[in-house]
Amino acid sequence: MGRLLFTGGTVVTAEGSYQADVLIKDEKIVAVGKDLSGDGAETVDVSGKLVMPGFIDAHTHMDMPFGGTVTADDWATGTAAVAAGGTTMIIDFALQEEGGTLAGAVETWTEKARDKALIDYGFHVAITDLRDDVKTELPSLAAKGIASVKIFMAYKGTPLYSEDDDLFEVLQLSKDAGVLVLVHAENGDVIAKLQEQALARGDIAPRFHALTRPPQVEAEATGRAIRLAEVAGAPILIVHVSCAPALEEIHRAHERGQTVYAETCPQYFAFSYSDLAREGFQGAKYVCSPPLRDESNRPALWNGLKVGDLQIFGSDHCSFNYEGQKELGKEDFTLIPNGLPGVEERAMALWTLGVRKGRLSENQFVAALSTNQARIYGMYPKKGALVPGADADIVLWDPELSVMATVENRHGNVDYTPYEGMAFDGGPASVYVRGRLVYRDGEIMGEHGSGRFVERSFTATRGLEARV
Ligand code: DUC
Ligand code: ZN
Ligand code: ZN
Repeated sequence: MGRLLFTGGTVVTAEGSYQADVLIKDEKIVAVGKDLSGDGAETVDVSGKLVMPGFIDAHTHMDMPFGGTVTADDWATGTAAVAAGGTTMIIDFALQEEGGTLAGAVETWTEKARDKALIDYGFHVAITDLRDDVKTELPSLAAKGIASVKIFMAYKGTPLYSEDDDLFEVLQLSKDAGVLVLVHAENGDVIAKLQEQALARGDIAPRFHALTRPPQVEAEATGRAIRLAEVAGAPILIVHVSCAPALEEIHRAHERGQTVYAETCPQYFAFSYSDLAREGFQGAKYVCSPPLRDESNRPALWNGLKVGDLQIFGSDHCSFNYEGQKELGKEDFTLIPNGLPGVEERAMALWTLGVRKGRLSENQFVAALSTNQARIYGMYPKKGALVPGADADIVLWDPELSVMATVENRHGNVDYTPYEGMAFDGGPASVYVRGRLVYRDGEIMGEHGSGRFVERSFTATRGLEARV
């Protein structure tokens, strides 16, 4: 692959921004500094660009069966959208099948990714069937480089749903095994009851998706999961925090000194309940869980990102076509498959709505999209850092780029984009994975199948988990 020297750019890391050249040899960064001599390296003039560590999205659902159908993006189209968004590594959810093992989930997902992934990847295993043999198996995940599992407190009546005793035992087992537990925190029992009552009243439209999953239902489950982790003495990560009351639970845990990591997602900043209430059945395009909230939640979420109660920003990319998939719920909102595409828009949305509006610094942007993800999920500094020895995963970010999102210029395989007509100011110009160009100026350059599995190992990183 040889040597590449990026000159004239501004290096932007989680710690700070400075003028420096970056030298790559084969797959690694070998030097970062002023006036580097490339020794015959190919020179790339990146004046005017911000040189950032490749973004990491630890929350994607590619080729996943869910809600009676399968997500629209597989690992080929999904990772094309990933690369076009400036992201060089994802961690996807491998679902344990009913009656299946955790190793089986990993094997199935390894096959899905093989020959298709354009970027590097890891897996979390979503535990859906905690039998005794699965309890015995759980600790073996760490040795496979799978340092995280997920439990769903929502989706009662489906195989995903877990009761508290299973969540608690997974926390205990994972703590001893060096595995981090991720939780989808919404009270599944209360949602099921509210849904049943709504349907009995004839309330079938998409907006009832949100009205049957109010913020308190998320806050209650968030607080409960955090307290169970406290009893187990285990760290925990709350995914897709959508509202102020749930964030308050996290904040309180941090004030107690508990190790609680937390993620939020672009859809909670770009959209709101009013999108779910769009005319006709259009609101189905905005059905995800937790649901879109009232805009009054946003100042708290921005503050959470700023002060570190929320450390990471993931997409929860879970794409379904409007035609034939979202339409499954035309007569009953509970049958609309839950999820939005967003892996391509994640960084541009955070830049446009956060950095350009003065709510976050460019360094906080890199922390939430890359460095904190690598630290928390156990692949730092191989990933998430621009330092000698790190993988040469690099985004050349153009702060002046203007992009208008429309379904025609998206790189995934979905028949709509919730971001239709939205203008982004700033975006990725070029994206490199281990020194290979995978995306440039709107075009995918990489090779499907060139992405590699990344082994991770988890150790709770004190100081990152909480605002101090
Ligand atoms: N929420 C979604 O919107 N989709 C996939 C799973 C989830 O928890
Ligand atoms: Zn979830
Ligand atoms: Zn998800």
